[in-house]
Amino acid sequence: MSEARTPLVGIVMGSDSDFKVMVKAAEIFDVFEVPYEMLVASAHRTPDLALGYAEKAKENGLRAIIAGAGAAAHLPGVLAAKTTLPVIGVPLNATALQGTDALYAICQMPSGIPVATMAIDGSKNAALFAIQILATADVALAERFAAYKRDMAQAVATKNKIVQEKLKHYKEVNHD
Ligand code: RP5
Repeated sequence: MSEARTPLVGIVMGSDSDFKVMVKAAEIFDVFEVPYEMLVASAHRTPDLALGYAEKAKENGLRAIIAGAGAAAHLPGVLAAKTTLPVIGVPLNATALQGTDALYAICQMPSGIPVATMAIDGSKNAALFAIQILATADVALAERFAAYKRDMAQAVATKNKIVQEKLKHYKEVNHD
């Protein structure tokens, strides 16, 4: 369904090995019925493709870009350098440094070129953050996001009930 409408968000990743994490962003967009596109473009291996994509992103109808990369993760910053759209960076756990290399590379952007940096492998939050950006100009999407948060709160209430039951049982077994 998402592919049928003009994509509003681009999900870019440095390699096909990033797909298993970045697809979690796509899953969120499917739930919220936000059209997206996905592609591999490497800041190092295909710099012209990455720069060209960022340069055309706005006129192609995108409102935000999510960029996931591991290792010396320059992709989100390189995209941000070439577009005025908000760029959301996802540091990926792809090397012996377990994503801390990518985290530092993505969050330490020079003044003037911000990248909103998510947690290591935080592609789900990247999608939710993009939805929050889109929702500032889309009342129906804002309501879907509010409902999502209400559902989460309900799930926490259920977890609390379970913990209270477990505590009761623990006290009965251990102290009575
Ligand atoms: C980064 O290097 C990619 O984003 C990926 O996380 C990592 C490893 O890439 P491959 O060697 O698996 O292609 O540029």
